[in-house]
Amino acid sequence: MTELAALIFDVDGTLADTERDGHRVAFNRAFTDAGLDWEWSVDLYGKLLAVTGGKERIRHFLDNYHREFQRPDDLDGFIAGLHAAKTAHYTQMLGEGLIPMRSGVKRLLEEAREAGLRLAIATTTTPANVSALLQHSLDPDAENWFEVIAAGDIVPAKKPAPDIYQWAMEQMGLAPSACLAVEDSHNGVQSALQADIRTILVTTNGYTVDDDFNGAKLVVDQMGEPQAPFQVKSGQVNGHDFVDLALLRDLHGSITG
Ligand code: XBP
Ligand code: MG
Repeated sequence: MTELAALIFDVDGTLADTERDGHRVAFNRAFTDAGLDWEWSVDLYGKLLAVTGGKERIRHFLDNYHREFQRPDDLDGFIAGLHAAKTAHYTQMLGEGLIPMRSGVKRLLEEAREAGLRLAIATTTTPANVSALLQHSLDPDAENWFEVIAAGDIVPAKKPAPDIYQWAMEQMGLAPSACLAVEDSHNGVQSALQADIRTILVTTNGYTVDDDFNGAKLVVDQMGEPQAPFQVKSGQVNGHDFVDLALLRDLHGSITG
């Protein structure tokens, strides 16, 4: 049996509920700044989340929901400019402490650190967003809690492609069998599965609750806390009612043992 050596975390929707009241709002502010009358509603944004990555998402919007838009000659530059403005708005919102960590995340990270587990991040979001979220919503030193932060354009193919997980594991010199991935979405689970990670925990959120999580080992609505248990959507929890290291080791052992 391969021992569990590392936890690899997705960011958006997993560490924090960033999409509806964070990223979406920042995109809309960037559109307004640019004099565009685009408004991504809560419902529309749910559909746009099918595509990961902010620049990719703007292009997907133009291709599928706003075909009549008169595109500038330099569409790539135009999208990059909008996205840079969106990042500025988003990191400012994080700096104001507007987006907390999800239930149980800080407790689990602290427990994992104390136990000497290695920690990494594998996300499609921009590196500056990860830094700001960790610093302002977790701990001023939290970036140093993670041995590897794999984020954004560091690999060209974003989730559901496996590249970001493969990159993170390569940096750590670890095989997929020694890793456990924590995700919130179908695209994230696909990315981890295609990278050969077999122990995947999913914590769902409002946008992803109806996603197909086939292949995940355990699906719960949140990590939960001792006095605030999770609800199990699928998988075995052997009497646990919140996510802690013992449960994660159970999940991992039940696959590799
Ligand atoms: C979620 C995403 C991200 C953010 C936007 O990624 O799809 O693209 O919505 O981030 P994950 P950027 O769940 O893998 O963290 O605008 O910085 O691309
Ligand atoms: Mg996610």
